Amino acid sequence: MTIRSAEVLVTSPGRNFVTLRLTTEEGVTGLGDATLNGRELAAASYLRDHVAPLLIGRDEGQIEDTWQYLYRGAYWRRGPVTMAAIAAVDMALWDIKAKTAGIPLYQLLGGRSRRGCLAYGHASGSTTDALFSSIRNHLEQGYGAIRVQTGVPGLGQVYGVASDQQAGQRYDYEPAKRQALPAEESWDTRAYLRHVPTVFEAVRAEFGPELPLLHDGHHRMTPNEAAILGKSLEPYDLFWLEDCTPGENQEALRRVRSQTTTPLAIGEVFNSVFDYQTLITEQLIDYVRSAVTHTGGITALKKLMDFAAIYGIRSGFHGPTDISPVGQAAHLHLGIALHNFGIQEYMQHSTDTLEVFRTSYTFTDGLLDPGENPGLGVEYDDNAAAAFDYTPAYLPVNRRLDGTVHDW
Ligand code: EZ4
Ligand code: CO
Repeated sequence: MTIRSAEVLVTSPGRNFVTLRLTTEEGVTGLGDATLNGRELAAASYLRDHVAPLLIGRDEGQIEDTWQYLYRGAYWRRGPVTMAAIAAVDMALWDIKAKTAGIPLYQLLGGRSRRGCLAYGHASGSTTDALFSSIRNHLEQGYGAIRVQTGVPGLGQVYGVASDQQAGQRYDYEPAKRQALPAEESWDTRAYLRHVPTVFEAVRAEFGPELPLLHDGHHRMTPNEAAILGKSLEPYDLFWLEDCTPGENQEALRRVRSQTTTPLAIGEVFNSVFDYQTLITEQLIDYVRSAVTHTGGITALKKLMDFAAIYGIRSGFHGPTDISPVGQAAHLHLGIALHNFGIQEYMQHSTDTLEVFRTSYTFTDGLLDPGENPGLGVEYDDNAAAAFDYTPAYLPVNRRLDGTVHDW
């Protein structure tokens, strides 16, 4: 009962993905996602050059021990590259364990706690008209919760705003551009703070009070600016305001929390439970935004969510298209089992991506379901993957109007 091979698979069906495939002596395979948008090859090298040699001959059943071996054994702890690599190993081992048992992974995580995982989609528009049609488009697809991102007058391309959608089209926003240098965007926090509440006012007037609405501040505000935004959005009853401040400074959320009742979500760039220690114990947030891919895998995220549960904090795992279908499947197995599931981000992957990653999760009436296939329920198609060569891509850089680099 040991691991025979560890392959690092890099493919680029429109965007880059790094996948680990472990195979046991018996021929059972497990998949793990290690995609780090814009820095993919660092995670691939970490896995291929430093982790894969340690896995050959190990007992594939010892998931906790392997996690500790890679985390404590590296000596250099945490960080996105290390934790994405550990995450991929961890996911692949859970996949193998559940496949060996012949059951969907969620059964090993405690079984079903709910009928399905409420998903939220991304609507956006450079204008109010475009935004409304994007929201309608999502409602027609069955989404029961919607993230709203908007253009800001006077600024060009801003975070989260896709080119305007046609009816029936998927929201297709990929900020990591395939070019030699990162794209540059411009930013003005005061213009943003003035504009966003007017957009939510218009959306509530058009779509009524019930629809859960979310918004991503994408790390751009100071604590006081975030408090101003949180307060000005209170009349529009947000499901959450995400990443209102850069997350490195956990104490920043004290100021925001003390000033507004708008629910707060943070953590997509975090990679450890320690990034949340103050936020959770002081109840400064409502939702954990970590991705299984960037937080050390299912083992670590389950522990983090059990810790959060003590403080009434729920999950809202990061699910953009740069999390591969393998990582997203892991979110759904964990989400269906956790008592303190909150909501799941769901941007649909492109058809090319879904040719490479054959998924069995479903989206029906606004609910995601991991499905009943053994393991994670995702198959990797090597032939399809071979058609898509790795292409370097960079996330944008953001500058204030005077040229100062700002958080993107
Ligand atoms: O910008 O995943 O909430 N979602 C997000 C994402 C991130 C991208 C970065 O690769 O903030 O759109
Ligand atoms: Co975000």
